[in-house]
Amino acid sequence: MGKLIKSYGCFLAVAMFSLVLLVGNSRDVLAAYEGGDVSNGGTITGTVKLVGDVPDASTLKVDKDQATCGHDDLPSEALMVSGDSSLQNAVVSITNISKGKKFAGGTPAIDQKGCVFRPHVAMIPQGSSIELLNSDDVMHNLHSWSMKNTAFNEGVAAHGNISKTFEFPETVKVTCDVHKWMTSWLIVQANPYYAITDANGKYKLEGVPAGTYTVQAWQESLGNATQEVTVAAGGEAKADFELEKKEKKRRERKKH
Ligand SMILES: [Cu+2]
Repeated sequence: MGKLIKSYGCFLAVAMFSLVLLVGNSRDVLAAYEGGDVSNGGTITGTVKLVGDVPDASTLKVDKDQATCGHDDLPSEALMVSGDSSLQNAVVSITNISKGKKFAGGTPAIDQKGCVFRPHVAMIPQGSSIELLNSDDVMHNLHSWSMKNTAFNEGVAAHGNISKTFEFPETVKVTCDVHKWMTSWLIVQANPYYAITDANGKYKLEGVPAGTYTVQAWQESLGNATQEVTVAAGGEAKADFELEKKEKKRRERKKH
């Protein structure tokens, strides 16, 4: 009898666990983005700025393959900030939209050219592929620091290329292990509402169905900030972001 109760208990535990898995999976299915026509969509615009002092521009030391990569230090792209604190290459996106305009676009390719990744920040629609090119006369490497997507670490011959598909939304750092100064960021997006800020820190998200959304601004050296933004049908909502260096936050906490 005791054995029977134990088996029944086991069965119940397995059944409950399966139910949890099933509910979890159906939630994932529901969360998948649905693209279509958006009539009278609104726009979200704004600027992303750095809070605090604008640091001096930093450079990267080129100490290998100098016939191809050059002899000069390269400007670091880890924090591209203009005189009025505007941040270039910040990624602004809606994080909680399940239905809206068709999902198209993205960065078709990133290139390793002159021993620099171009562009430095690339966007990839979830489930799509990107070409990873090498336009140089030297061998490069592609090392993805991904957690959700399959990580890769492989060489790319001079003038060669590799194609990779990214199945899951994730911010993926990619480096070249041959030239340690080379870094790029692949932003795998779950929906088409994303933009990379220009040299004036400006961005624009278009064709947004009326509603209230969480909008996130992310920058590789500063992390992210979010805010709730309400867009009216055919309207233009403004959402400016300010990002702060984390080290500064820590120092401020110590003072109090
Ligand atoms: Cu390289």
